[in-house]
Amino acid sequence: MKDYMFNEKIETLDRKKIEAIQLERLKNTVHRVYENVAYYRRKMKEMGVKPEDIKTLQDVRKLPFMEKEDLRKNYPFGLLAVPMEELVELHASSGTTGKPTTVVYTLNDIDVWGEVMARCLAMSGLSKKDIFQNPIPYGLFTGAFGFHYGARKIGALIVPSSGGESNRQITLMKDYGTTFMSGVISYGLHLAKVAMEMGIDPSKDLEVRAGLFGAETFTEGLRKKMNDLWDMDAHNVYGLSEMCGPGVSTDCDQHDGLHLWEDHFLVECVDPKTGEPIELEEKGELVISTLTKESMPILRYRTRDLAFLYDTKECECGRTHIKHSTIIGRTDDMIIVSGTNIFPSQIEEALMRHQESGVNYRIIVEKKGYLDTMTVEVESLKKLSNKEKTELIRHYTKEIKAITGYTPKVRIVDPGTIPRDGIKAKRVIDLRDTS
Ligand code: DLL
Repeated sequence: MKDYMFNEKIETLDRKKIEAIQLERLKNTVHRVYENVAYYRRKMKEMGVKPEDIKTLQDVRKLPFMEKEDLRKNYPFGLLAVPMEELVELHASSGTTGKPTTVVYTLNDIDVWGEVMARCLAMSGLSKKDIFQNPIPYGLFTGAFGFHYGARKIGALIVPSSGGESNRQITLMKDYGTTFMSGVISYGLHLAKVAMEMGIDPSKDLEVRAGLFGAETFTEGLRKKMNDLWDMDAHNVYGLSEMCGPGVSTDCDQHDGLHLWEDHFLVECVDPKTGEPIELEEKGELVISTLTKESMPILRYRTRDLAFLYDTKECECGRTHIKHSTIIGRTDDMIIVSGTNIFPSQIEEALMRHQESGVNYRIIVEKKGYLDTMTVEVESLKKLSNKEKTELIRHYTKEIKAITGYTPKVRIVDPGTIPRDGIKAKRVIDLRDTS
């Protein structure tokens, strides 16, 4: 399916015009948050910066960074720039502790989200003629809704099949003649395996010929596997709840970098240690600001995602919006298990709620087939009977699920069995090969 533009005028806008729009929107956002959000006013005062000091795009560097921790401290509605009654939707994603990162939307925010996602989906070939299956859980996670709003703007026929029940997903694809799918790429690969087990070859017996995937590591190796198994053209979509959810950027048919929608987001790339700007083409941490978000504008958000920005602004596809590389890694210890963000600190919090657990634990992430599995191995304080272990496993599984939204496997081991790696315990053992 061919890449085409959903909003050609904006997608090919002259660089000078893009920058003019960005500056106007940045100034507007800074004024709005200074007037309406106590958090920003306080932070800006601490740094001695006033809204009038933002005169050029580079002046964004005068503004304070924002971290996930700031969202947690202001949980859930402390960062609103509009009255509560203007809000029409709420989503949430894992935070570093028990509290989820909560984001909200006005009607206009939902409209912008639909617009940026429609651009990403059109770039991946989705058109009004398509039957679009969306096998992502519909719920607090932003994933399913972002795709849904984008596909609706395009006018494709949406099959909101939601997450899980893989056999049913394949049956629906066959019955409805699905031509385009979404999701996390590991689940797409898993679905191909399930189809094979059902005696259906996705590359021949199904009509899915393109897909857009994100929320987790996306490598060229995975893309190739996906393309081969489904005979499709898989694209990569990046996004994070704090910006809108999926829809910040996507790769065009060149598959060489992801175009980031600069009329809605301002991206910087900084040295993760110093926070200082780094050169184009050099790997650093993406820092992103929203330029049009009404409900909860986010300025200079430290994404913790490592990537580089491309030097070339113009692409063969004709789009003028800046490109960034695929996400190479993270600067923090967040792990993504089948699209769910998990922080070791959350696991620790769940474990420490119970006095039976010792201080030593580790998280083992592996691939079973194409799917991720996470096992939490915990040392008990003293040797336990099998019955006691079973009881503890049940308890931890429930606690971890409650905090992270993910159901792990839990294993209780005897005291002193988990190896220590020098002074610092190695908490995460990631055995996945994503090449
Ligand atoms: O994962 C939004 C999303 C849903 C994007 C569906 C794409 C598709 P969060 O739960 O807030 O939002 O997690 C955001 O996920 O900071 C990255 O670390 C990671 N991530 C998202 N997209 C990609 C990608 C959604 N394409 C965090 N490649 C981000 C690698 C990704 N990592």
